[in-house]
Amino acid sequence: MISKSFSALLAAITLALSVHAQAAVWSQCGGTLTSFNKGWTGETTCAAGSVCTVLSSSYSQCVPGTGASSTPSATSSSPAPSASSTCAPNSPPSSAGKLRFAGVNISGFDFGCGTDGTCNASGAWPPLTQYYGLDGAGQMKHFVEDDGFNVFRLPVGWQFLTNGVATGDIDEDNFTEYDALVQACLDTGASCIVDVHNYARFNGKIIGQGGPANDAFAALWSSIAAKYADNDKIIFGIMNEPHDVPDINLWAESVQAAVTAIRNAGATSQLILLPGNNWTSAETFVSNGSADALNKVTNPDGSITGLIFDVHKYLDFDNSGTNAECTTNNIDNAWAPLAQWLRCNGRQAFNTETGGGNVASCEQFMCEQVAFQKANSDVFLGYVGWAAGNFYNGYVLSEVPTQNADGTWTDQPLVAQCLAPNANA
Ligand SMILES: *[C@@H]1O[C@H](CO)[C@@H](O)[C@H](O)[C@H]1NC(C)=O
Ligand SMILES: *[C@@H]1O[C@H](CO)[C@@H](O)[C@H](O)[C@H]1NC(C)=O
Ligand SMILES: *[C@@H]1O[C@H](CO)[C@@H](O)[C@H](O)[C@H]1NC(C)=O
Ligand SMILES: *[C@@H]1O[C@H](CO)[C@@H](O)[C@H](O)[C@H]1NC(C)=O
Ligand SMILES: CC(=O)N[C@H]1CO[C@H](CO)[C@@H](O)[C@@H]1O
Repeated sequence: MISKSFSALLAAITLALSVHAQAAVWSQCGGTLTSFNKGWTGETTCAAGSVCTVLSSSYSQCVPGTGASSTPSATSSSPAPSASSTCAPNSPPSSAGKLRFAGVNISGFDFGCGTDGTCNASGAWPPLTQYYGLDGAGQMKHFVEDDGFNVFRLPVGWQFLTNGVATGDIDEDNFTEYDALVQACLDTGASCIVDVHNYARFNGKIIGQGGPANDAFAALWSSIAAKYADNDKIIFGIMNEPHDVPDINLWAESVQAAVTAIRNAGATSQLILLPGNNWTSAETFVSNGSADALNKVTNPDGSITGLIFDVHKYLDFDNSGTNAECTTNNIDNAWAPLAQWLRCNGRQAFNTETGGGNVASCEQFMCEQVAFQKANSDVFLGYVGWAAGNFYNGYVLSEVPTQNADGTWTDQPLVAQCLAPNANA
């Protein structure tokens, strides 16, 4: 990536120092000659109230505070914050800096699922070679061993699991195929998110609001949870991207029904991801009312242990995840205000879908987003990139690695530059 000559870099540094420019809060700032930020030639100092903080060997960012000890630690993730009654501007504790999870979506079983909650029977395509798909198992092994990822999200349609009926009656033949992907994920040692990819719907109708009753949805989750109750690497993703749900409080009741069912099926300790409205937008999670509604969901014992908010955010201009170019790092509009709310309310969120094209704008903005999430690891568990699995070569957000003749793998540029935990190691 670095094409400039050393003398050009030196000239740039000299220039930057001589004009004393200051970078805004949350933007990238300069490194030193010995660990130079990916050829960074911009500001080397930060605006008042923030400090240029080394977030990796090749990336620094202006983080609010005095910077006393905000360098990332290489140890385990920080404990959840405790709730406070006021919501004054806040900043991450010094223990923040390392995300608990980084991963990739392994798509295929969700193919054929539309945003109206229909899932065409013929659409599902297992991303496994034994079922004539791509080598999702090999991809995951590579992502763990070569890149340092430790979580995969495995989308599947409700219809696939039950062979078309809106109940909790699992079709064992279909489940065997899906479980093969889950087991391939578990075999890597990673955590595995079981993601029901139905947009809060079944065949066009909203769960608990005209569609399947909450009891039916709870029965589905009871069946799934029973299969994985004794495996603490399983994470239950209750629902992919609810949208246009008319009553967010009724939706919270549907989510509560699923949580209760999962816990009562014996999966008492695993993480459960709670999805809000508006495509689980991180940006409108608080303003659209999802935060307050889902904040009331509890475990059967009244605790909130393991209940994590599920949020998505893409980096293109319309947050759709369909454009190659990225236009934002989402920090000012989404991640900073969300971190504030989470810290104030003693909660945590997991960004289970994010992505961009394999282009320079995304490499810049995605690296900034990941760095911000790392710096706020007390409230953000991590991120999962969209997507690898069965996507075709050339898919705009492809994170599908290519396998070389010698068996090694080559990552897509965005994975190699920003998403892989080892990217900056
Ligand atoms: C399902 O299949 C029908 C017929 O092939 C098609 O018109 C429709 O677009 C498909 N829906 C999805 C979500 O793929
Ligand atoms: C269940 O699996 C069978 C066998 O692969 C498949 O034909 C069927 O389409 C699946 N059902 C759904 C609803 O996807
Ligand atoms: C949904 O979220 C997007 C940004 O993620 C925002 O632009 C839009 O206004 C939101 N819609 C609603 C209804 O909140
Ligand atoms: C949230 O978004 C929905 C549309 O998805 C909208 O109808 C509703 O008014 C919004 N609620 C709030 C509190 O903004
Ligand atoms: C942003 C993005 O790629 N979204 C995809 C989510 O997954 C469905 C299939 O499950 C695709 O149709 C979407 O394009």
